[in-house]
Amino acid sequence: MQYTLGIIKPNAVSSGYTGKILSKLEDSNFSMEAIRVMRLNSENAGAFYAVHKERPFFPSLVAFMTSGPIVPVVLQKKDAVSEFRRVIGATDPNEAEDGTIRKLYGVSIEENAIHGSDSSKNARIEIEFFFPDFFTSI
Ligand code: FUP
Repeated sequence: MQYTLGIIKPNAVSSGYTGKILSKLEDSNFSMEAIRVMRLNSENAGAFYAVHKERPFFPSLVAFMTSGPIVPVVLQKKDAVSEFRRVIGATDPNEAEDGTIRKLYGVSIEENAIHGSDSSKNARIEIEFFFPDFFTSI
């Protein structure tokens, strides 16, 4: 079993898709291990996306991610990282496969509805970012 970190992004939360997205994840046999509804401030959003800080889209991405509530969620499944990336689809919703969460609920490469960790190592870092006690409580 492996853990991954998903974040339902502000466009999907404000459009009322949180329940549908969580339902789709449960239908895909992910088990929900931790979840919260929260807002990021600019400092935290910038820290989360620090790897992109020199990219031209960084200021806009930080503004978007702080624009409303988000829903970080820890999910567990065999091969959770790659399975979750498959269920959410390509970064750009226009390139995402039919039926994927980004295809269904994303509106642009920035407002792409959901984040998913890209490796097991980053999943651990990202889980601890949002759920600092997670690995000491399991
Ligand atoms: P992903 O791993 O699929 O979330 O995609 P990336 O790590 O490549 O991108 C991180 C975030 O930056 C994505 F949520 C979307 C955003 N982004 C933009 O807003 N504009 C771009 O041109 C590329 C990425």
